[in-house]
Amino acid sequence: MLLKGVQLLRGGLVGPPKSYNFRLVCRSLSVQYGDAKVLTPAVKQYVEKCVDLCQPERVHICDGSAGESKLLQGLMLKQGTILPLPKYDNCWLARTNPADVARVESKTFICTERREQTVPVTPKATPGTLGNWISEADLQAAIGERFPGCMKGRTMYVIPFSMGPVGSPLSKIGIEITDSPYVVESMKIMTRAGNPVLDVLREGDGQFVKCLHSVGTPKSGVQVQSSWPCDPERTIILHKPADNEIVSYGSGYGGNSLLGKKCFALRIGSTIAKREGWLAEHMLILGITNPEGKKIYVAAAFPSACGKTNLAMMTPSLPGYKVECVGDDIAWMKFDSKGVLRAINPENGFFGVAPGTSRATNPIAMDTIFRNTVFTNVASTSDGGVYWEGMESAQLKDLTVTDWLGKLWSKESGKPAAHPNSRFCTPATQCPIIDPAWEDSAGVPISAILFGGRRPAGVPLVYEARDWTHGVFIGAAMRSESTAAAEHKGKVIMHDPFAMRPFFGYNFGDYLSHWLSMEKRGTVPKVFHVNWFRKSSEGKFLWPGFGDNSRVLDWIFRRVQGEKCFEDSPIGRLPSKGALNVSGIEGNIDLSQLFDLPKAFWQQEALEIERYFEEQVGGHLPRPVAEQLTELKARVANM
Ligand code: SAT
Ligand code: MN
Repeated sequence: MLLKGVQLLRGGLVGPPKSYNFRLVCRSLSVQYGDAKVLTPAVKQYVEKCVDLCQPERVHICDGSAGESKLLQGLMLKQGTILPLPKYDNCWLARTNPADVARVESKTFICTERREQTVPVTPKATPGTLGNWISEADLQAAIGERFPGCMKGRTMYVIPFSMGPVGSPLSKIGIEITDSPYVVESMKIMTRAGNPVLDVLREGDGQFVKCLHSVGTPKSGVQVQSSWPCDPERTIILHKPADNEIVSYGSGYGGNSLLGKKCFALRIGSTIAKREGWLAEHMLILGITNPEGKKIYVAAAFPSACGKTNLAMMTPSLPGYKVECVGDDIAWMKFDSKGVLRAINPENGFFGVAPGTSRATNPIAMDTIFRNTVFTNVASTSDGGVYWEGMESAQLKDLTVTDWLGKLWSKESGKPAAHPNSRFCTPATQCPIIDPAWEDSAGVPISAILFGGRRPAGVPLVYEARDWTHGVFIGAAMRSESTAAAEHKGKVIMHDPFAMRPFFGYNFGDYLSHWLSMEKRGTVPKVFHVNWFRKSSEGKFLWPGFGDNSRVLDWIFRRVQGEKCFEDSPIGRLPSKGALNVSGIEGNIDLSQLFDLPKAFWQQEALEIERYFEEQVGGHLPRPVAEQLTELKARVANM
């Protein structure tokens, strides 16, 4: 019986040490909070294995209760990890170690038997930019160098969580093990966490994704900043899709440590989705109701920090329109038995970029985030509030501001008060325009998919794909200016196919084939490309964005309804003359610049896409996508 348990675990990342003895571990496991009896045998085995490896002082099994949150907040206050924000109700500020402020894409790996199961293998892609592969042996070595004893003296928290509504057939369960109370509190906001998840696990098939996280201890054993323990030099984020397993070490920040988000819902999620015939995507989901009362749902993929949260919570400037929010970051989409593509938001909260969020840009977010919220790396004000770049500064009068590093701040310093990747972590239920169907276990029907990014030049405000295959090509060819969400420096235009470049769980070529195959599974939505960020020759934004993006959604809505309000162009369908409703818009909109298609730009763009496909995807590029590129090149040549 015991031996069988050991063998079952052998395939996993955290292999049992040779002298492993379940009974001994079971008895010595000192559960400080919660009841080990609520764990299923498989969860218990996983916990015991992690205890054996990480050697924590004690174990806390999270129940998800408010009382537990109070306890952890008290602990974090004592440790100096969070500060209270008395201006608001149950809000907290965390300041991280300045070396731990964003996702670290270069230290994120997927482990498969063969390299080409993870990344396209091409003669020219060294190194490739579509993810990092690690062998089983290197992964075991990486774990062996970091994890043994890494939780000594710390508490190990066990977080049962559901991605998606608890019990929905579209949802999946995870168990995150972490030594960070900040991660526990954030996971309790971002996912459905606690006892009800274990009930589902007990009654269902018992499957869960294993997520092990430690903030780590530097080799020297000395923490630079004990309020934010981390080990930036040895940070590593590992995924093993074959075992539905994630291991993350050294960082407490966002996607590196809240393992339900990018690691599970996207990287592992995309591999599960491939196996099961659905899509796990880096997309917001919104519902839009037109003045006639008709409603559609739209999913949109933009890279991190390109305005997904703002679009998902938009206040339309077009009269009679209403936008409601289902999710701001991740969509799981699956065809139902009638062939309708249905989406759920697997998350339970918003981990949104703070800078730039204001009453002018996103009043709905401002009405969401000042209760029950954990802010990270924003600035604080002497009246117990928060501040960041872009927030209305009138309220700063007579106040002093402390920057994200904890230093007194003034505008004159020329330095940002909040870190550019500072975030709010807030419950989705608090959003005043949360969609009534956002927790519908059947998901919401998706009528359109939008791709987009920050493109200062050449790319029009909106265009539509001719068909599904063309839409897949547009997703594959996406590029965007880099942002502060990851470690990239400077504003370079990067390829970011499907806004998934940092989040693919398997070979991008196979991902494209999977997308192409969706057409055979049901009624595929229309596909569009949008760009709110085009600039004039003087460097000014040509489009006001935010609420005025409802004008673009209006055109998309009408296209979904079959209105013939388009004209063909070499790159796709553009709104026909007068079809984009700009009536009542503030200021002069230069539509001819907004929709201009400079021949030289598009020739260069097509060459750039060709070079990218050749170097990065090589022989893994599905033929229909290659043909789309050939057609684009031919059309652009005749522009
Ligand atoms: O840090 S996160 O990965 O959660 C944010 C993002 O990049 O979208
Ligand atoms: Mn994101």
